[in-house]
Amino acid sequence: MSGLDKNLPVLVTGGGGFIGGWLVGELLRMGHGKVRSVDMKPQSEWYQVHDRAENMVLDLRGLDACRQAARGQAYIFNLAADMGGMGFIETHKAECMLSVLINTHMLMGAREFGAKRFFFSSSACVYAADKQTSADVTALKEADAYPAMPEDGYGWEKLFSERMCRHFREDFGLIARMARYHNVYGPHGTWDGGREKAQAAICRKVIEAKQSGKHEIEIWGDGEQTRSFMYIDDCLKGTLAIMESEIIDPINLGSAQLVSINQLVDIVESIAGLKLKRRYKLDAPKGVRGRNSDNTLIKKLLGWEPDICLEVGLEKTYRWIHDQMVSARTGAKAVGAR
Ligand code: GKE
Repeated sequence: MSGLDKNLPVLVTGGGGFIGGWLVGELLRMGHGKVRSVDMKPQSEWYQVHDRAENMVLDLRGLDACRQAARGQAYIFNLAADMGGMGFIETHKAECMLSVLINTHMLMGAREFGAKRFFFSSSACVYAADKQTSADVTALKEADAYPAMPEDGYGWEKLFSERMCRHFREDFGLIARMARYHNVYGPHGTWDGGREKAQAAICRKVIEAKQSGKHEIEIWGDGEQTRSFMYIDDCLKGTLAIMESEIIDPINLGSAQLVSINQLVDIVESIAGLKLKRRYKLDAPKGVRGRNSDNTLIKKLLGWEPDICLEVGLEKTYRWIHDQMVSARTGAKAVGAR
């Protein structure tokens, strides 16, 4: 595993977002001296702004913007995407697919400017739906993406872009690395506004119930659907390890701790110190019935797997969201994502 040369420039697209904002900070903390962070959002809406980075606002759906972002960069972490939780990707399929413009143009820019390595953040949403029909799901192995039947819209774009990375490697020699992220969460993640994922949504709803005194919570689906959720620190560690590795095919990057949404709510209620009446919204966006990460390959190739348990990660996430909600309510500047 060759470490990245800290003297060479590194680009993070989506640097104004959740994972990208953390990755820029981590690269700076590791001693990378030339970190470029690019996002299409105005900097005032960035989840984290790192003054030691070169921060740029560019709409990376355009080729010229991607060329400008990629110019002179040795390493490119391409995390930029129009995405969110099930409440967003189920109702914005065309917009999610337009991320293919970002991925296509970023690959073209990486090739044109001779990037040494390129990382693409793929997703567990590439996995075939017919392997995710049971809450008692068999953990998904990398081969389970084929025969292809990914999540409509968002999943198809991620799978297509994986294959583009592969062909830019085969045809043009670009060293591309791909991780399939399994539902990443943590402080500075989106927690309100419609793009939030389940963990942040449940934290927000529990806090709202506690603050309002109305001790009930709305849960999408019947609560028996299952997922695994990966804490941001594991995501960063795995992303950097995969970028530095010689792993040429897409690889799972996710927790193997399977929980039902009802169990997720149990954990958050325990953190908050209360029990709520549960109302189930059966017509809400539900996604697949069950999904978990099979970590056989990452353990074999990297000798590691994500291991921060949900109870630990949720405690930190809950506290952070609580602080954001208090700040928002008292009018103090809420730092971080909405
Ligand atoms: N977002 C949300 N909000 N989900 C809820 C809620 C709620 O208030 N209550 C229950 N759920 C349920 C959803 O119905 C779904 O069954 C499960 O939690 C997980 O929803 P999610 O976190 O929004 O998204 P998914 O895991 O289904 O899909 C996500 O997977 C990621 C990769 O693992 C995608 O939306 C992408 O964020 C990403 O590809």
